[in-house]
Amino acid sequence: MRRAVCPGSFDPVTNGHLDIVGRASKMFDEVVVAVLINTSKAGLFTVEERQEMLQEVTAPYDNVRVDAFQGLLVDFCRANDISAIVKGVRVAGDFDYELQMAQMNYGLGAIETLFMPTNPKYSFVSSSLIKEVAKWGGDVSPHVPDLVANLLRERLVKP
Ligand code: COD
Repeated sequence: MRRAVCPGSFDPVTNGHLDIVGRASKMFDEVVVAVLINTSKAGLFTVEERQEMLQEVTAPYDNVRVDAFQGLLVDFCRANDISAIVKGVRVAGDFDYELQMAQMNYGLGAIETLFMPTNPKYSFVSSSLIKEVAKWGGDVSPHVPDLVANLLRERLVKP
C-alpha cells in the first residue's frame, strides 16, 4: 500500500492545507494527516480540537485519516509504514526551509518528500495570518472551512 503523510500544526486547518490533502489523496492509497503535538508551544486550539476539525473536514475523502504525533516525523513514518511526506509550497521562501527538512528527513529515515505547488488561491493563506485576521474581527471565511470560521469567531471575537 502506498501511504503518505501530510504533517503540520493545523492550528487551525485552512483551505490551503485541505487542497494539498485532497490532491495527495488522489495519488496515494492512504493519506495520514498528522498533527504535531508540540509541548513547548501552546496553540489556539488543543491538539484534540485540531484533530476533530480535521476529521470533520476530511470526511469526504475515504482514504484520509487523522492522527497526531510527538517527536520526529520520520519515527512516525516508520511506525505507520509511510513512505512519503507531502508538503505544500506557497512561495519561494517556503522552499528554502522545506528543502532542508526534506533532506534531513531523507537522511534520517530514507523518507521521500514530495512538494506540491499550492493552488494560487491559497498562496497567501497561513494559520497564523488567519488567527491574526480573525482576532480583529476580519472575515476569514473565504480561506477556511465554515466549521473553522465559526470556531474562530467563537474563540477569538469578543462581543
Ligand atoms: N497552501 C498549501 N500548503 C500549505 C498552506 C497553503 N496555504 N499552508 C500550509 N501548507 C502546508 C505546508 O506543506 C506546511 O508544511 C504544512 O501545510 C503544515 O503547515 P502548518 O503551518 O500547519 O504546520 P507547520 O509548518 O508548523 O509544521 C511543521 C512540521 C510539523 C511539519 C515540522 O515541524 C515537523 O515535521 N516537526 C516534527 C519534528 C521533526 O521531525 N523535526 C525534524 C524535521 S527535519
